[in-house]
Amino acid sequence: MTSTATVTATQNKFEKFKAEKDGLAIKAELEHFAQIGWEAMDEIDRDYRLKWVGFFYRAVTPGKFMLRLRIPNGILTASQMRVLAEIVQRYTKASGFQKEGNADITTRQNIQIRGIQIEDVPHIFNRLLSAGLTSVQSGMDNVRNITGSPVAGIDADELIDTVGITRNLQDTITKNGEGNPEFSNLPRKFNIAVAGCRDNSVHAEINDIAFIPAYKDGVIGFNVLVGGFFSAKRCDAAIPLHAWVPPEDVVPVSRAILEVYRDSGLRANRQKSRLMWLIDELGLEGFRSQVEKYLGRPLQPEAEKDEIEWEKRDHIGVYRQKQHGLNYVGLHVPIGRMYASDMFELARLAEVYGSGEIRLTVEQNLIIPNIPDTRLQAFLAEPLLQKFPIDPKPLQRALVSCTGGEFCGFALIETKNRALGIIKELDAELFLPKPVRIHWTGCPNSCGQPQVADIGLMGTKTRKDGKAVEGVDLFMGGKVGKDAQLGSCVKKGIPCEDLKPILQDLLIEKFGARLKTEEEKQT
Ligand code: SRM
Ligand code: SF4
Repeated sequence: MTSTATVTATQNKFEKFKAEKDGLAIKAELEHFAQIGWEAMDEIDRDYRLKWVGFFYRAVTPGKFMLRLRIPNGILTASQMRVLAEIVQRYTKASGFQKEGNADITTRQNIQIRGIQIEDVPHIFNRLLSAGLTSVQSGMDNVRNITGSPVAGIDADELIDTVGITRNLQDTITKNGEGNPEFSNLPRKFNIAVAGCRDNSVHAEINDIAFIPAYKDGVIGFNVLVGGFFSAKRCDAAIPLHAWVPPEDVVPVSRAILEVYRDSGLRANRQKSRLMWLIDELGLEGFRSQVEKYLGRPLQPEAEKDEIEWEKRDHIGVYRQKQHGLNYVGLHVPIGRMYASDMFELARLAEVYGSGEIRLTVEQNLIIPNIPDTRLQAFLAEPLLQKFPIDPKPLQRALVSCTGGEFCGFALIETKNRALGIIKELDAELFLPKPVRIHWTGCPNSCGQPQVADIGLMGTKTRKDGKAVEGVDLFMGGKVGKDAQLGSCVKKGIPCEDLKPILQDLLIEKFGARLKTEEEKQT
């Protein structure tokens, strides 16, 4: 089956408009939209179908679109970063205020750019392709950015380099960035992660397909997990498919799973359309045999789980690479936000000190690899490292936040700036023995992954003194890394204005924090 589906009486609005016109068909209409302007566009084209080419209409900033890239394994070159910086710069100048001209690193090791105008969409789309980038199929019922180990190929302790695998996956799913009608009409969004290290730095377990490195008879490959997802209605960690695949089978097995999902996935109710609902329906064995049918051969049984203990790393700081004499340096980007000047500077630093490569992490930070020992000190003295430090304060270091009310129409609260404000105050007041991972998300869609955090904060509306105010539900118990487990909600409806003292108590009681002395506060 390709994306031309038939309409049935049970179909929801999304299935109906997808059947009427495939999202990818919009590619041929970009020039037309640029000419007629955003106000004259058909609403379904503007608000939904444009997401098939990566442009998201933002009703919060009328007339402006967000551009979501695809950056497999979170790796891009300095010249690609410069292309993105030029796009951001155009809107910084045009709007005259920084709010719109910015880019965010996302929780899927990716970049989103704000403030795009419809007149520029055809040019930007083609410019990306000529720079070896693409934004195709990055939204709606498509496979999202493929995540992989951020230190793939440079980490001495990795089990397998994920770079080639994630690129091949993306090229297969998007037909080399042009758009692939085979996979442009899934029942719902779909996430794939490929872990290459033992510390699971991609939160593999919250993906619809996760590849976890494992040895079988001395050969490195992957055990496959399936069905992990978060939604407002239900959250589940991925479960074992009880299959092991050699590296060369990652693409065919992903393809087979996607085809089963595309052809048999539940489409009537969008709240029940993610892969796990289909696995429930077919039973794990039934689902597995469907995958084997599409693959055309039996899957191999899973390999024994690797029992070696491993601490989750955040990659911030200076680390030696497996290549003698080279280092990677992880920079902390507060709430993932970058402006054009930062991006130009990052491109320059990557070229002058490294090999011209820049990497992104799911914690919304970035890494510059391949810096020789001889250049390290000069690199560390660069002014950008004041803004994007290698040794941030412990709470800022592990802070993650979704977009929230500044740009997202689903948001129940403002997240990024509020999160940063509170965390800076807590860092100033508390001494912490180690970072505590605090994740903010503006609504139950959970883009900021509060369920994987030590402390998760999910936006909600609540009441204080009889008035409706912005609040959060508090999540605890999320574990990341090898023995990952999802956290759960422990307290509901805390007004945001009352949150700081609650967090302070929690950090003291559960995470070994103590109040700083007056002298410590000065340092
Ligand atoms: Fe998300 C929808 C932002 C990662 C679950 N997500 C949205 C939209 C597109 C809604 C919209 O149109 O406004 C948000 C765009 C806001 C904006 O202007 O930035 C949005 N999601 C994000 C990002 C940017 C959060 C961030 O600040 O980093 C992340 C982009 C990732 C990327 O590069 O592709 C992002 N979203 C996630 C994740 C985390 C992950 O993938 O690890 C999740 C939970 C995991 C999952 O999907 O299973 C997530 N987003 C959702 C959902 C709930 C899905 C569901 O099955 O119900 C929605 C709503 C929907 O799809 O209907 C959603
Ligand atoms: Fe928007 Fe909600 Fe996702 Fe935050 S969690 S980006 S508010 S959809």
